[in-house]
Amino acid sequence: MTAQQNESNHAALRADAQRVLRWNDRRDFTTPSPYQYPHQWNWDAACIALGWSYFDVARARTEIRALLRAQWRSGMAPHIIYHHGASDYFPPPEFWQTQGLAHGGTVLASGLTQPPVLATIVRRMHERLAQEPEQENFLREIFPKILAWHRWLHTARDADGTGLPCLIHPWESGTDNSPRWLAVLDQLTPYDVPAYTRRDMTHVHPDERPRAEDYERFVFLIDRGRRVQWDDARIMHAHPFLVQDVLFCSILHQANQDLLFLGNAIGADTGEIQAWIEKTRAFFNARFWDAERGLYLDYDVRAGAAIPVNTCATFAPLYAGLAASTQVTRLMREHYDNPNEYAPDEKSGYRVPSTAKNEPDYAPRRYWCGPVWMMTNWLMVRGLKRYRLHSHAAELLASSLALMETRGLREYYDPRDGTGLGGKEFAWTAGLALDFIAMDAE
Ligand code: 2M8
Repeated sequence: MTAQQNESNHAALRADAQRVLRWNDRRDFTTPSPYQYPHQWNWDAACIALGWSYFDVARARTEIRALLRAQWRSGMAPHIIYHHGASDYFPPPEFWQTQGLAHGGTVLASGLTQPPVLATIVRRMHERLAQEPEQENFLREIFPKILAWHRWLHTARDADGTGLPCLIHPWESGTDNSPRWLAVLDQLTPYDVPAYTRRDMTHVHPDERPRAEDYERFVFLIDRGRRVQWDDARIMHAHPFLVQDVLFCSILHQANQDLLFLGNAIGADTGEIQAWIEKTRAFFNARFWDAERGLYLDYDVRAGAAIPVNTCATFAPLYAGLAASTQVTRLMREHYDNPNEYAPDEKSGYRVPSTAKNEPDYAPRRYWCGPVWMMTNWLMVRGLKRYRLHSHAAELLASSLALMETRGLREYYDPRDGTGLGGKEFAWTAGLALDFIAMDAE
């Protein structure tokens, strides 16, 4: 492709991404997609703010303020925020029973959190906006809130003194029905599950959504949380699902590094952040690295065992700078470049499938069981660059841009032929598209 063609494709994608963000704009927040997800989601909001920051900085800040307005007194930053009340989305706000909790918040929200990518996004914005008159005040306003969220993750969700936070629901990982969680969910026998009606298949084909048995367990786990009024200590003590996630912990570790940078930029006390960074460095590899298979595996805290499922989360430590060069060599040679797992082959042309292609639960159209997601590709590009794997980074950046330019701004894509799947006019895909374009020019 000529440089001119490349530029004109980027220009069209940029215009489309701005259109999609505007289409999802509800003034004080942005929906992930107009029909499927009509509220604000935590890690979507961060990526969406990054997108807005390329053409409307004030709107980007509004997005972040809306997200943090829902923060709980405990420090928890909820994963779904119902700024405008109920819709046809299940679960509706009242289902969570989070209103009126002493440690809760004042905005209708879920009782779960999501991957804390916000500090990283804010730093990425700050790199361009440091000279902007409003920027320092904005940083001073949000820094203590993000700090409180990270503190809550490292303390209230610490089960074993490692400071590696535990997740209490697959939704907290953002990779809801990833086969790595299905292995754990299969061990649960739901009981006393409240009556509910799924709404997530109205706009998207059932084959592209979680299975009924998984969804029942999602609801069961919500019910377990609300029965103990979302009390952190009681949840840590007895909740049936408790896992440590390679992807989540990597995102948090990178976010701590970025929060440290932001704290220094405003002269804040950052000793606590430094301690979290050191602690994660001390425990991460011992907890997650499987030396035999040469990959990172998530950990089932309740069972006290690694979860032996190979998903793209295994590459997240590159993004966070947590992998040693010998580990990176194995990850790349044995997995990323292995056509049976993640590399393209004659049947599957696109990177990076969310689950290794040779996993029994790999399903190329089903949500987090196989499709390519721009969020994980974005993390991967940054990880590959960090380890100076420049040709791999350039290839993934180009193939991600090509998917969005030719198949539209979809929720996820079939790794076999690139077909766009799930929700349409997808806002975090749009937000990240604008950053992919910027990365292409760096
Ligand atoms: C998906 O999750 C929600 C529940 O939180 C759902 O399936 O209803 C996930 O892909 C999650 O990562 C994402 O933040 C959310 C909104 O895009 O949708």
